[in-house]
Amino acid sequence: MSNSSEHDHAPDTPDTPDTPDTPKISRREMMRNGVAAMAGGAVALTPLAGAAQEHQHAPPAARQPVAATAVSNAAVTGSRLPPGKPNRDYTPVITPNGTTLPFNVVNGVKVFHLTAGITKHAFMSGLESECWGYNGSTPGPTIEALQGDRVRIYVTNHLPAPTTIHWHGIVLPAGMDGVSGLSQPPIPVNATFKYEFDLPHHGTFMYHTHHDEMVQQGLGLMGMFVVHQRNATRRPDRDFVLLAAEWLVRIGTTRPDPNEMVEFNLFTFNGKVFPATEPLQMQLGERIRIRFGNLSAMSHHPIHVHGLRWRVVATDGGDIAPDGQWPEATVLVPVGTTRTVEFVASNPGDWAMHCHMTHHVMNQMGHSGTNMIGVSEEALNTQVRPLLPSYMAMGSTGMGEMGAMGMPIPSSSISMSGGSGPYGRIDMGGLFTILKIREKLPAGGDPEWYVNPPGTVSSEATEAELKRDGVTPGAPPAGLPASHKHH
Ligand SMILES: [Cu+2]
Repeated sequence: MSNSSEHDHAPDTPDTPDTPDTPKISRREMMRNGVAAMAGGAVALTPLAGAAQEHQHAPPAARQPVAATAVSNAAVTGSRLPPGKPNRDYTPVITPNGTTLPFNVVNGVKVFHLTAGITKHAFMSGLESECWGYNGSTPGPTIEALQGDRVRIYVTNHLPAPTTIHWHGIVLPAGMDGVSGLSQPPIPVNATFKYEFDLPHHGTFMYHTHHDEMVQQGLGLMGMFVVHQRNATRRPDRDFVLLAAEWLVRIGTTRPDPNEMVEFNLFTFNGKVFPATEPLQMQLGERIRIRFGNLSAMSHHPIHVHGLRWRVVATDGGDIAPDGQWPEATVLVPVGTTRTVEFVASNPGDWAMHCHMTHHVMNQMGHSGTNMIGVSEEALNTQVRPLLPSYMAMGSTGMGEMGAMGMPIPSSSISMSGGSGPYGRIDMGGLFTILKIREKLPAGGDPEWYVNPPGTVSSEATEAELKRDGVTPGAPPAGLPASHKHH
């Protein structure tokens, strides 16, 4: 099969997306299940965001004052909507390089437990750092629930400092919002606090520390919180979660420096830099959703996909109405937001998906080198070697091959970029991953590299082709190395 346009395979325009916010739960059903106050709370608490539709349908009597919501959110007993079950009620998300937080149901409430603590974290093999995380990882495990669920989340603090957790994007009672000093006292060292709230809206949310944020988020206290739509009329075949973050790990040091404001040198999806980022596998024709979050300290990330087009269908404020969804090949994910995209996996191949900020696809060593472009390495070597016998000038044609030079690397550092690909080295690091789209994925395990159909890989033009098309390369400029052999 040729890997021509998407028209050969499947329409790339998603069906009507999830309708915004208002659950497909009738008000009557809510009343019957004793959660009228919850529904009323959602109406009363969202006058600014997408409430018009809810107001249309809500009889005035159903609009509860905020106080009533607080009461309902404090109440644990009473019948409510049945807690959502993975696979039956929603298609669970895939968190590449990560996990989903398990839960128990106790009297109809989903109970989760997060433990904040110091964790040895590998940005990739060869670069371990002492970070702060939840349940032994940064980001922490993805929390997943169903719209209408009530959750109770215990947070144990095993950090050396007080902390809190804020539930980013979730509409909840003020006292559950996790802002240290404003909504609650900080969680003391070794204490366990309890957060409990309903989830009136579906969407892609996040959780992170809201105490000494610069330090604590800078060390890794963050995670994703996905709430699936109840009674969704359609579900994606695969639903991925990627949380971006940035770090400064100085070469030879064992901890990220959270005080840095500008010069970050590691950029991660779910805590990993390429080539440690797990490829996103998908089968031709499948409906794919990717939920991006960004809890970097300072950097926005324009995430670009190759060979495909997607629609931006939701933010952390809810779904975008179909008419407002942007077709894109790049989605900007600003700091402190989520952006959800959907597309049909319509084009087979191995496709790059990466941040388009070029410094964000470069690992530690690439950011602060001296500009050597155009310098004669040989002349420099001749001058410097009497003083430094092992000196080797490099970078005069760029940094593309430097990751592959096999030079000794200082401890607690990794090559600036590079993973091996089917055609050589992939000169990328940081926020870079690969979408592997196949007609049929192998059962279990990573598919091999994509085998491009014959005649569809770029290769050197022949003399005959150049002649046929009237293309004249011209004489090489003086000074270029004569290494390239014409055949
Ligand atoms: Cu970026």
